Amino acid sequence: MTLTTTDRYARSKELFAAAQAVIPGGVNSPVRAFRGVGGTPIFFASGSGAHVEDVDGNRYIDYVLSWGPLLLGHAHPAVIQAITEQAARGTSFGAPTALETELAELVIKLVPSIEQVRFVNSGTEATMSALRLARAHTGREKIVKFIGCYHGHADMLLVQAGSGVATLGLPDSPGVPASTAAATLTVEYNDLEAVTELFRVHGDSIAAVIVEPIAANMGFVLPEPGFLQGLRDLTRNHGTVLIMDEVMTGFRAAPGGAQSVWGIDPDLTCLGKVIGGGLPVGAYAGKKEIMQKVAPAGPMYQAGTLSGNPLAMAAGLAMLHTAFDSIDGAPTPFQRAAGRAQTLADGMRSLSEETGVPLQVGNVGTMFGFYFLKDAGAKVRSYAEAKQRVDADRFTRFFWAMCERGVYLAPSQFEAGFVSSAHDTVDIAVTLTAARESLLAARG
Ligand code: KE4
Repeated sequence: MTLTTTDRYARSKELFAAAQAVIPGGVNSPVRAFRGVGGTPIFFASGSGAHVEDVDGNRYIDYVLSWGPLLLGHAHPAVIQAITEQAARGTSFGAPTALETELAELVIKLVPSIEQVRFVNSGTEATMSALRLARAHTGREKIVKFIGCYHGHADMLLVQAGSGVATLGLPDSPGVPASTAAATLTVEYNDLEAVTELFRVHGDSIAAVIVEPIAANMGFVLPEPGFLQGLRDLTRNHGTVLIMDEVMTGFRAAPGGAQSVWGIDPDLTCLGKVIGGGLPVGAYAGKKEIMQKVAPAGPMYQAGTLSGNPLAMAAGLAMLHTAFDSIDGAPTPFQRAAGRAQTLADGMRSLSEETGVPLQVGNVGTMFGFYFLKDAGAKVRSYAEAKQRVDADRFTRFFWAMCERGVYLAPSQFEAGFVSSAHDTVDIAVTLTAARESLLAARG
């Protein structure tokens, strides 16, 4: 008996109905609700390596990887062992441990622009704290963010944001005071002229510019040549703090983050995801002169009961050491994952030609993304262009066709994809076979 699509997700449907009774929208983070692709969100039961299994027993090759953290894939032995051993010694002390220093030292070694690190519990906390620090350091109030970029859900950043805000098509969020939003200036990504004009008018009152070095919360948009360096020059000339939000790109675009790919030296960097090995973590980090203003070294207050907790530190250390340490000169797991991402992206580019379905495919390190374009040859370099030029309906048909062929992608055209060191050549080949069939099915 062949299962119909509705049977395929019967248990997910049951669980979703139960969840909606007790959790707003049935999920604990909006993008998980599948509003971008319709249908019932898939509930997962387990993961191992590159694969996940949903509650109906369907297996998938996973390219969401918890939205980036799982650089080594699900339940990597080194990470599980680190968490298990630490848990047996205690999960949290509310006091310093050597693990926090060890992970901070490793982050500093990997990312040259960073001189000091403060650990927090999420990317949102990291960006929120970095902006408070920039305001404390400069004594200024205005901040600049880019339309379609997402930096977590702090009030001042829920202004023309990406990710779930873009997926749900929310103009912004109610509950954010107009006075707060007024201090957040927004401009299209890759529009250096517009940023230059902002600085001409507001330059000496701008505390910080916060930017995703790869705009991966509006899909996958690379910085145009000179864009990031232009931001560096403008902010340096006006005494403004440049914050690179590498919560997603950190240790995914390159071992030194996306900033190392484009050779940018930011004042502050926000991190998350990978550095917690799949456990709750975030960090803001950067130049010592600025970080020294953070309490108790300085007056800017920020705190957290579970900040730097031993489990996340142990998991992060295991993940980063495993990912970047080469054994006997063999490629590192990071390099393996980046190679697989390149093969996948090149395969998608070839399939776009072969099937005549226009795609804009991007990949850097272990991250990738693709847009279904309405017109061949169109370019997506900003959120405005993403909204105008992308065929979200065709993406939706592709998404579900891939699910049915055992490949799980981010359930939104405004998200990126991730590859782990557990994805092997067979996974990539199976994915591309499924993609060929799904592109043809999605042509409509
Ligand atoms: P968290 O608070 O979700 O840990 O991090 C917020 C954040 C900050 N900066 C960047 C560049 C981010 O990508 C994120 C979070 N990313 C989304 C996925 N696009 C998390 C998924 C979700 O919201 O459920």
